[in-house]
Amino acid sequence: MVRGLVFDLDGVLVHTDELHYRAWKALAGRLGLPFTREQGDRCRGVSRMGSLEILLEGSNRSYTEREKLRMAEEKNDCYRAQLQELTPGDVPERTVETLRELRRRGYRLGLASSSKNAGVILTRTGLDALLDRVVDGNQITRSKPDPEVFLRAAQLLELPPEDCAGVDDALAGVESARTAGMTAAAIGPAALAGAGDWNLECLARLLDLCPPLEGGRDL
Ligand code: B16
Repeated sequence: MVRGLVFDLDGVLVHTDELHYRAWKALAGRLGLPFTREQGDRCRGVSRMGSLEILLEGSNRSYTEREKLRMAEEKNDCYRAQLQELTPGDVPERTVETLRELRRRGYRLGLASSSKNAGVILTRTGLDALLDRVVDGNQITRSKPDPEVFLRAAQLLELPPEDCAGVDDALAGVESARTAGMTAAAIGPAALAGAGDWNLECLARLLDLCPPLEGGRDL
């Protein structure tokens, strides 16, 4: 029985996926390379350096590790500048209502993000107050699709992974949740691809799938 929900961040709770896309696109533009929406979608849930490799697919020259690190830093500076503009208004009201209602129903809520910038996003949007436990890119050694990030979140929530659903918009993330032993709940592009055990049209759909647990909790 599902008693915990573990959410991906970018593209699930807040649309920072679009900010990642714009920052990669800006870097690609400076390098004279194409960067398509399809490439942007493939970067979902993938680490920063893994995403850079997707961008460099369009290049016919090779780069040193030092050059690649510098490029990733340039993208991150651009991305972080955009994050400074985030406010609680960037989280859809329906998302906040859904998280509050799931808590009221007694579910433990966690975050499983590959991003090393998750902390600033959670603070600026106020999402940190709605989550019981957070695991982000600073606490893991292996990026999605490895299950490490979801396993660590279940551990912090003090629940067996089998009692959790992992909600992700990326194919890599859905695979990560499933390999961890969770119910894999896909949303966005991953749901359109039918990749999940649950394929959600929107986050609020969780309210139909997660009935109140005995005990609930007062907020
Ligand atoms: P950063 P998530 C992932 O976050 C993003 O989907 C992915 O596009 C990004 O490359 C990765 O975080 C690393 O992010 O550069 O901020 O450390 O979807 O797992 O919440």
